[in-house]
Amino acid sequence: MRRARLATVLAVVGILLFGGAASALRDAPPTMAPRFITDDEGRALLLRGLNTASSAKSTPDGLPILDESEVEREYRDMGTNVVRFLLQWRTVEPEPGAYDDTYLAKVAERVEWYGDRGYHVILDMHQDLYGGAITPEGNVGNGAPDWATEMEGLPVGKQDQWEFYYLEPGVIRAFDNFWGTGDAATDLMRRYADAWGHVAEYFADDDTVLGYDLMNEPWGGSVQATAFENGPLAALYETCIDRIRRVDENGWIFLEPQAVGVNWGLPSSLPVFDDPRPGEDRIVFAPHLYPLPMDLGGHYDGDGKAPVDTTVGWWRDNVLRVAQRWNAPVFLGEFGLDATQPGGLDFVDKIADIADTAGMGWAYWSSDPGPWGPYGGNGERQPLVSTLDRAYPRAIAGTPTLIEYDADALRLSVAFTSVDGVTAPTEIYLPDVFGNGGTVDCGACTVSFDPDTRILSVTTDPTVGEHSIVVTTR
Ligand code: IDC
Repeated sequence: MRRARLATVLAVVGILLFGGAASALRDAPPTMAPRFITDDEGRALLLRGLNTASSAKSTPDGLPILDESEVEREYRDMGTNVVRFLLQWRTVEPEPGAYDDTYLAKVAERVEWYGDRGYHVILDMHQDLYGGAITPEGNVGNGAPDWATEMEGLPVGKQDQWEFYYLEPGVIRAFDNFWGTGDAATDLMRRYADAWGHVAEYFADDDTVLGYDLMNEPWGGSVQATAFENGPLAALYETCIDRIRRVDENGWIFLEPQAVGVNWGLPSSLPVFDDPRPGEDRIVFAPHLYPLPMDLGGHYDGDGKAPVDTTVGWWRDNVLRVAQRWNAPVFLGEFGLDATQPGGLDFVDKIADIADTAGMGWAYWSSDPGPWGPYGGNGERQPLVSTLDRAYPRAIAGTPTLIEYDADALRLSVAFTSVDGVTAPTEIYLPDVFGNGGTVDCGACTVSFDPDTRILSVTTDPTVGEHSIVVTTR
């Protein structure tokens, strides 16, 4: 009897302790980003665009191969509103402490091409495999200047797949010497932060520049995962944020987690960062997404779909958890694939759907011509163009509570709650199939459609709390 009671008590305590813990672990993750990037009117921005361009990694002047007509074509074909524009540290600071403003002026000229068409520009200090100096031919890595590359004579062996260079001793040592975790005393992190300070000062008054993506796909060298994210990476970010805020209080600062693992759906342990600007923080969590099954050669097709969906689900949940911990917006800085492979377009659709409902911005990798891009090597339009050409609310007059686009039914649903002082219209981009503005159901509202930009403007009453807008083709 006593034994039985003891067993019951233990069972109850067990359920409370462990069952409770287990259900806490299973707690539903957030379903939407807790905050949005906002524009000058206070509207929530939904950012949709491309990375431009991988070509910047290898051109001598560090500029992407791009002319203004291609920016025009991108808007006409896909109605995008953001570009993640690749910069190279090697061209920002070709010699220690000497910045190349001629290069930045050329970047500014390209920023203007985008600005003239209503785009926002995110400047991305790109690197893969540290820098060009990791191999004598210089055609493998990109980013850091040669003077900032200290491999101490360690080897970098030839690899078939570019990612494997990250494991070569010389590359690991170059990173360790950057992070200050190697033996050599360097002040490269400070140099890097100062270079950002210079770039931010240059663009501080340029309204088209939305913000700064501090480092593409950070790699810790010999220090990995939590130790890296909470150690040297957090230290770099703090220094850069401080340096940027001395010259630009308004730019949004995009922070990427360690790429390895997090790109596949594992959680990031980046800490919360202080933003010393007056007013609300402007820090954005900006991870990438490259599901492991696809990195290993799988396709988003047939039996290949389920494992990808599983890891994409983890990715979404883990990313939203960081966003909630930070109370920050989310920008998916890269996802992409050879879209001509089986299921390629379905994958793009899938990620775009997830980003819509989770209120995340994104930039597809990349605009470079070829099988991954919207246009082929001869500039020919590929089916990816139509997949990327989706209806979306690019600016929302309040706090979004629902964003859902059904690409088959051609139906866009948006709901939001009013925010004090936000009176500008909600702006919705509509692809050609919607004709002249589609059919709009938004209760007491006024609508107008600009056939040139294909923007539907919906003015709602800011004294009303909740709003719903549904646009269909019929
Ligand atoms: C790839 C380019 C490829 C280049 C390689 C190394 O498509 O031509 O050889 O970089 O520079 C990333 C990186 C991004 C990669 C992209 C696709 O941020 O620079 O571009 N990717 O591999 N992370 C995961 C995938």
